[in-house]
Amino acid sequence: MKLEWSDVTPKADWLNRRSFIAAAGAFAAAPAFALNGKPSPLSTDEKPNSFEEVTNYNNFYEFGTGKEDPARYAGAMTTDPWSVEIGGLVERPGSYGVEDLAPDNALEERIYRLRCVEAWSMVIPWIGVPLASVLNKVGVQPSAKFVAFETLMRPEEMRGQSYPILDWPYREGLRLDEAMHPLTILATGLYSDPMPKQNGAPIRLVVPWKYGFKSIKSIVRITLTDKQPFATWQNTAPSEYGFYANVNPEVDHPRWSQATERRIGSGLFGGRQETLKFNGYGEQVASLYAGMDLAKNY
Ligand SMILES: Nc1nc2c(c(=O)[nH]1)N[C@H]1C(S)=C(S)[C@@H](COP(=O)(O)O)O[C@H]1N2
Ligand SMILES: [Mo]
Repeated sequence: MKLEWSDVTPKADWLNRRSFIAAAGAFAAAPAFALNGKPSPLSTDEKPNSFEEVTNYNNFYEFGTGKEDPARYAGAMTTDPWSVEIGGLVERPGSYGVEDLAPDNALEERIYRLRCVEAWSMVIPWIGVPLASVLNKVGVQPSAKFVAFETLMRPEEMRGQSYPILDWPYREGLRLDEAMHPLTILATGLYSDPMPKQNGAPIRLVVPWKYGFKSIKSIVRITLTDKQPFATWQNTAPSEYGFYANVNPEVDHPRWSQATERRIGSGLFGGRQETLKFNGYGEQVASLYAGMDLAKNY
């Protein structure tokens, strides 16, 4: 019998996935250790996409623009050793290890919807820590208003970076209150695995009420600033992608509707589902944008 990831997840309790794998004895590529994230009331009870879907249908342009390119090519990226430079308007700037930022005993499971700006979506069981816990660790200076993030730049290992598809390195930013919001996490794993490389190993941002492109992968630098930071997609096509990029079915992309989305795995005849404002997290985050014109600040 040939086992597929989709046979064992998410139907199987993934906390038991490791022992299942051990019993099956067939997974040479199984990671050396499992991560356990404490369940969170912020998780959705929607059915997560399978591990196979989450790790084989990706956007990670550093490895190519095809959905299957990251799974094929991200293995070339060295993720150990890894450090994150945290600087700018912080009390304790420096070079931090992933374990310093997201220690095992602080890990939480966050099952979130992910809505790509291309109008497809998934449900992903991330493991990580609130970004706020990291920012509090380094100490945010009172003058800070934004947080800037940067992905690894290493064209020898990231084949897409040899092409001027984007202005590398990939960069993103959040307003400080968005960064401190309890839904915003730095993720270091998914299901019970350390973060797969195609999903942004070893540490990536997840902001579930914004289009997926805000959730920057493989972060090497975090900078607190008093000015709105450079953001890669906003810079690439400012009339199509804004700094805020909040999921909004009422504001269409100039080239396609954002009213509905295709849930990956729903099958050819699964149809489309309605896109929810703030990706369904409005109750928690709408107040961050009180008084703002969301059609202008898209
Ligand atoms: N560095 C980097 N981060 C990135 C991207 C990218 O191309 N490079 N793609 C973004 C987009 S468009 C989406 S939809 C999500 C996809 O995350 P996933 O592949 O883990 O589902 O990652 C985001 N983070
Ligand atoms: Mo995306």
